[in-house]
Amino acid sequence: METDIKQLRHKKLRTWIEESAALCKPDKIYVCDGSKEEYDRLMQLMVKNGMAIPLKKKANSFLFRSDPSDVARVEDRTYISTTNQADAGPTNNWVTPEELKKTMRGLYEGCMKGRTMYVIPFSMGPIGSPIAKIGIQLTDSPYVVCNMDIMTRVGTKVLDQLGEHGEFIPCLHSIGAPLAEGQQDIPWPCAPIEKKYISHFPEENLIWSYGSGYGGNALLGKKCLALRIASAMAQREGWMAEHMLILRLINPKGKQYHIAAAFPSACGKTNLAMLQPTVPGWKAECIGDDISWMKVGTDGRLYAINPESGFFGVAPGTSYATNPMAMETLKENSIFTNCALTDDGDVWWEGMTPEPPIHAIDWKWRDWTPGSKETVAHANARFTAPAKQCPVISPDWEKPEGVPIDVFIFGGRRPSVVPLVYQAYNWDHGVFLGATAASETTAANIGAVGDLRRDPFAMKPFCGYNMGDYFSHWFAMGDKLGDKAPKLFYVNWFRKSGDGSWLWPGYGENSRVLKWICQRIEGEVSARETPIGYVPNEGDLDLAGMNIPTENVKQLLHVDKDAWKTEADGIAKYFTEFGDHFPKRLSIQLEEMKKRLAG
Ligand code: SAT
Ligand code: MN
Repeated sequence: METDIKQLRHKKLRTWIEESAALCKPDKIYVCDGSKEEYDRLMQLMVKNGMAIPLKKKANSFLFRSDPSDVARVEDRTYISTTNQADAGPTNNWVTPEELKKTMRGLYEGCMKGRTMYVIPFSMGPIGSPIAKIGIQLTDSPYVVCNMDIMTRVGTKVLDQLGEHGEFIPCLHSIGAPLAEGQQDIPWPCAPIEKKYISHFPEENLIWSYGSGYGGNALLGKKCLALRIASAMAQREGWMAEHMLILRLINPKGKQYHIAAAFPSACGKTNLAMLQPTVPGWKAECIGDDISWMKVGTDGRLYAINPESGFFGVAPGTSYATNPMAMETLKENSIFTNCALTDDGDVWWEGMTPEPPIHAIDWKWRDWTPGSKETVAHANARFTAPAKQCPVISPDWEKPEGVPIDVFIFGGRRPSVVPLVYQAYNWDHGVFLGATAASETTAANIGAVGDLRRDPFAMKPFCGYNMGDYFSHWFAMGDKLGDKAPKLFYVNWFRKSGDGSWLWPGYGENSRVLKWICQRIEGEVSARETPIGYVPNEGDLDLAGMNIPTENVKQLLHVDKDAWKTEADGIAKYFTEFGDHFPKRLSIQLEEMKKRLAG
């Protein structure tokens, strides 16, 4: 039975839906119940209107192709709108709420004409978990509804949990493509780039997104709510919302270690989250691949949940060789966006199999054959797959209280300078490592690929408040956690040799680095003190059975003082961007590193 919005018990919710509908003027309002029947019906509708292509080779799975202008997050069009610009800080685009709302109201006016407004009640985190939050997204995209169904917990049960007075985060979304009377729809309607706005109003926990139907721009539970709005809430309320995967490692004695690791978009978080250890006797379980919400438990330790229920993973490069568990996860009940369509009705992307298909239809709907100038899948092509289908999903992945975190890891793509792994001397030093993290840019954002940029805690595009205050929040959390705080490490899987080849094979072999990390926690393995932190001695990493030249290992663990002096200069320059919100404790860390480098 369809829910009439008049039947909604939550008065504030009802009023907000009515006001949004009065502005956007949809033909119809539909409250999602989250059922399989509803998902199937919407998919069929999209198949019928040519937006979705059912895949013969994957049960209940569909391929979508976006407009070529709508293929990734748009950081340039993303705003943190606070009364004072200082509260958004130097890393965010800022406009006053008044002005931004005025502009966006103009765009929202009548923007859903000819379309249905879907009301999606969703929970980030297991419903009822003390760490979970409820959001309600209004959208005119059935594609978004189906993706949200996989990525979050959607439906009537969320409304039940909300009750009459519960707290929810309103998320208004429109693709910005109204249909005139009788106008034919197109497969991927959206607004031109200059009309796209991904806006956050952290002072009132509000999200307004306009003009894009793709990924983080449109699936508002993910980056908008679970990172930008949640990070601001977490700072106010004393918890953490981080751009981190969550992984459980189990040593041969059965001891569990929980690792939360921050890497920028498209740097292998999903691969690491689904790691198949190559070190004998070690096992891994996946808890989450992108976002971690963490609160201090009654025992004083930090407990993490994965607020999502699906994976929105980068398709290119994903294969049975690089991430077999992801390949198993996406075998059915999945959505593919901007991948290629093979002649036998399957998807394909660069790197999926050693041999490309002899013919395919590319992500722009054109014939494609191997050797063609352009890639067959877009570099930011994605799969959306249910987390519960992952063969290595942890039996505890939905534990309402979360799992206790032992280790934080930071990292990024650094072809040079940064060694394979090193450990921070203490919490403050670890915060310095997170704050100075840098990485080469990837296709996950619209913009240049391959430039080095500082991406502190992998949160540059996702921090919903002043980054200087965010650094201070990390120090405050360390003070609160005291000796129960996780230990901090930095890794770099992406170091290259002089001839441009990778020095480290990565993927499952990364378990060797994780083993060293766990052994460090237990005090079971040594390391040498260097100006940048504790680095393994050559014999400290378990490389048994691995065919890696000694010369590579040497280079991977080398700390080049001159290169690090240049790095320190870059960091000093970078730190000046933060002005008076910058915590002194970080400057102290830089000074100490410089002293160690001079010594
Ligand atoms: O498009 S998303 O923001 O969801 C993916 C990413 O950039 O990590
Ligand atoms: Mn991400």
